[in-house]
Amino acid sequence: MIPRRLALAAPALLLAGPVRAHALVTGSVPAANARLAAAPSEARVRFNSRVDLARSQLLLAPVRDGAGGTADERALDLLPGTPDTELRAALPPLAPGRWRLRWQVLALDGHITRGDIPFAVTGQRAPG
Ligand SMILES: [Cu+2]
Repeated sequence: MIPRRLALAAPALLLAGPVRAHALVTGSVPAANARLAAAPSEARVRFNSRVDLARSQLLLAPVRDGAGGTADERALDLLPGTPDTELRAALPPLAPGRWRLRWQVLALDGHITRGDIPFAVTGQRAPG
């Protein structure tokens, strides 16, 4: 006879299967390389897998020619209550120019992935 505890554990093991992958970006707002007339007020990065929000981060930095440093980079406060497949944060007012979101997440398989999402605020509204 199977002990009750084992019988209850089995469904959880089956559910663990699909989430055992590193987290890859499936979409973001702003989108990578977007050129935006108006500064976005929020950033969202969606992943193909659940991530550990407590060990994941979203950073913002202005992009300047010839400056590859991270001195101006700031960590954004992740908004609570988001699905754990998504990083979401309010953005400070962004001046026209080039910006970079940098994300780093810990997926449930224990692997850390990271990447950049560059975008630009043109400050010019589309004609019409
Ligand atoms: Cu992995």
